[in-house]
Amino acid sequence: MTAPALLPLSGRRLPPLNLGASSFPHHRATLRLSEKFILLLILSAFITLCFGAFFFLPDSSKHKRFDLGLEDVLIPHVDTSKGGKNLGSFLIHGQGHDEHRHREEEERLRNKIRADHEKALEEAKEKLKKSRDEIQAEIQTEKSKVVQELKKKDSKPLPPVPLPNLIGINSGEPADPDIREKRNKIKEMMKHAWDNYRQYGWGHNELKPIARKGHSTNIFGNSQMGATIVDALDTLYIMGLHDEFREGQEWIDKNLDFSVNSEVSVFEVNIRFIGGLLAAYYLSGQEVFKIKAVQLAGKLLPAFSTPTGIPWAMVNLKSGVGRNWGWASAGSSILAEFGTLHMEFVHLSYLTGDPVYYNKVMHIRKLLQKMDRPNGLYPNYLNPRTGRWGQHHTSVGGLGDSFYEYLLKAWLMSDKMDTEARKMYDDAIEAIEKHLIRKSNGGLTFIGEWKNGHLERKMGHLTCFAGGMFALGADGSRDDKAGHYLQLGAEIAHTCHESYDRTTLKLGPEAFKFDGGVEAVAVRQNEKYYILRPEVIETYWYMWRFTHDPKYRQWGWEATQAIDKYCRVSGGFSGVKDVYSSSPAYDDVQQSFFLAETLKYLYLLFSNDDLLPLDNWVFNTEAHPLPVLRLANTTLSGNPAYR
Ligand code: DMJ
Repeated sequence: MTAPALLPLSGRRLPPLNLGASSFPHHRATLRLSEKFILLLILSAFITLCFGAFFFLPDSSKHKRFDLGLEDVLIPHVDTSKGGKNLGSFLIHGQGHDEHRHREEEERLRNKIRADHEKALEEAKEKLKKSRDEIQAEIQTEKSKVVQELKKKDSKPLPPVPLPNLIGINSGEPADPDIREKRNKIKEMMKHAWDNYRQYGWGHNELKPIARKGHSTNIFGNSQMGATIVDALDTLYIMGLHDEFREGQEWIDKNLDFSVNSEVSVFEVNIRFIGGLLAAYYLSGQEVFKIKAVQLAGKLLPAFSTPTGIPWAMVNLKSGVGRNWGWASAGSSILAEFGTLHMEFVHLSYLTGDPVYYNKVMHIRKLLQKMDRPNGLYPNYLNPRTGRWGQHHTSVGGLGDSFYEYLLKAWLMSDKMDTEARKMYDDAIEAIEKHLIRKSNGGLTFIGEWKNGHLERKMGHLTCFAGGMFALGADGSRDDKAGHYLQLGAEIAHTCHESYDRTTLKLGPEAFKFDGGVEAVAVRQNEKYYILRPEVIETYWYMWRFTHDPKYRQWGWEATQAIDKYCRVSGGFSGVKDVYSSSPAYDDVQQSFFLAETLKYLYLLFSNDDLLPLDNWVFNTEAHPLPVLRLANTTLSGNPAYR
């Protein structure tokens, strides 16, 4: 096959297109690209010519203007009041000159057109002489220019807002050498997890520490958005791993792009990415994190376009099309998902001055307030089209958990001004205590699951976070039941510790029963795994902060040692499939929440309380600390988000 010879408009044949032997089209896509490019060039040359002709060929209107101009020049001092004769003679004199100048001008224009014509053809010829690689490089350069322009447009600075009081972001060093040593061990584990992700999974969402390659799950769609980087940033920061933090920041700055054709979980992206970016912004003050968080939030907004304003569980970041999980009852959205947006969205409105985020989450709250609740309980499923509950299934574990957490934290984050949230929390907890919380025969307090009027005596690892929540909500509780809730927190912590202690590995199973003589032990094989989850350690940490009972540090240290012994592999940390087996199989996943939460809570447990004090910081459900917004002392009351 030969390259096409080109016959340009001038009638001269251009030399054959020089693609070089190796760059000759071996497959159709390459050929099409080159051909299209050539055709494009010819077309552009032709258009240039036409434009030239159109603009430079003299037309009658131009003549007129030109004549008038000449008149002005030639008869500068004519006073029309002097009469037509004089004027006429001047005009007659001017006309001969005028025609001459006119011809000169036309000649000049023709020459110019010819020159432009030649120039355009020369340029086209030059382009066509280039190799395919050169042409592709030029296309690439043009593309990058466009991307840079778009980036510049997207990175417009946001309006400045006063930063809340950022206390305790660089402290916490314990005086006790034993505690310091333990804290250093946890930092070393973080470095092991990060370094291996850095080496084998960089840019992927998570790491497969045994296969030593990237990993992802359906919550991130088919995206490669570096979930581990974003989730880990604030942990790196508080541990003083600043080089690693900078590496992460650089990756985010250069690579984190949300215009991907990928269907992601709105909830997961919110708690891990937006929460992670906002925390990194507040801790480090680096604008890039705030800008990325706002860009990403914009991509989640289409998920709220449902008949009720209850968002879809998933949204395609590119098209904005949303839908729900196929497994959810009757096309429902999930309580723990649409109910776990409040903290991040309030911060987004605070930082941008744009009330859109705040309005979305307040709309959800208002809608929930209006609905009937069976036995005062919130079912886990709500249909976003009809606004009706799906199955009457209530849980403080999976599908329900962080909805309750965010009611309490909305109140705390508002400097306790958001009393509506506090009331909803108190009401919900009262119903939960009445219907879901029981004591086992062996005296262990557990939180069961409510399924269509029946209490399932099973508790999930996820549910163990509630111990910390009860303790956190003790202060400010209704009827001054602070002591009661602190005690409830302690009982849940104890039960969850038992679920760890009754295994071979001293790591907790995914779910455990309180039935037929079984207490805090998993029964089903598919509930015996431990996937590096944080909830039990999270509760130890809150209990430690509120009581300083040394048993919480002791329990935390037991968990640290078990994780290091049974989950550590040379390529990072992995979950295990059976905590009752002395030689368990690995699941080969290093979850991003291991770096965001598990290791952070452990580190905080062995730090002084002045590191991220709870009077100033509220942790989102992925352990990303966000500052309390003291409405009275900031411009928030004047901020559109709060109008
Ligand atoms: C985390 O992503 C969050 O804590 C979420 O709220 C529920 N569970 C995982 C970790 O187990």
